[in-house]
Amino acid sequence: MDNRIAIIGDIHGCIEELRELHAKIVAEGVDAIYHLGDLVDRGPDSPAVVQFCRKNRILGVMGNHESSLLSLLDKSRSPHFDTEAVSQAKSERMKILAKLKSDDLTYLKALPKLHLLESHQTVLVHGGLWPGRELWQQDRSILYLQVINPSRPHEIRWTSKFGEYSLEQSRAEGYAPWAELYDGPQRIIYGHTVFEEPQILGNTVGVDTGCVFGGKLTAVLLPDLRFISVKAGKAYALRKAGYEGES
Ligand SMILES: [Mn+2]
Repeated sequence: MDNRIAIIGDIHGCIEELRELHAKIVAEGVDAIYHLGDLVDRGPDSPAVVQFCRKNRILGVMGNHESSLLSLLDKSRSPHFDTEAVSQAKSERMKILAKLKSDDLTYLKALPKLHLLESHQTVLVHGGLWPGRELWQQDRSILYLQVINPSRPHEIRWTSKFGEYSLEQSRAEGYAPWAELYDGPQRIIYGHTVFEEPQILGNTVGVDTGCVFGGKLTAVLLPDLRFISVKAGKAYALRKAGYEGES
């Protein structure tokens, strides 16, 4: 098994920052590099990020944005009424799809929803894991998981729909960030929830430091649990309260 591993947080089309971080990771002499999903959407060049990951043999897991992108290829899905924000996101995604080669699509479709690094007793997942469930019992909601209520196992609440559900209100109703509830044996490394700095809580490590929003792109190195990051060139997207503030 690979010993020294780097895992990169949400990239969201930030190709320049990815190139820079990748060079730093390579200089560390790692055996394998993984990403945590959400390669695409929001940032300057999503197709270039997918192609870079494929060509550099970066492995990874699926993010909710890859899942949404690939769902546009499923012609069997019946049309539904879209809000303006949803149809705008869709037209941006059609442009991304038009630039992807068939090898890129094969790469994206093959991304698993979680990955177990057995030699490190570590699980990679985009959103998070349901506490108290075995890995094989985790469903596709783990691509989106943020704030949960263990007594309502099929309901996920976005932290970022401020005004609709504030974190404080969610807590009062029995919800909490999944990482606060997780007490499983494996270390979980995840993205999707944006933190200013990498977030270690118990056996969980959040590494989405909001590059596309003007933060930084972070990788965690195993086994030493050391972080390296590069600053975003600028804020490529605005974090809006009330609209899909998840990453
Ligand atoms: Mn996400």
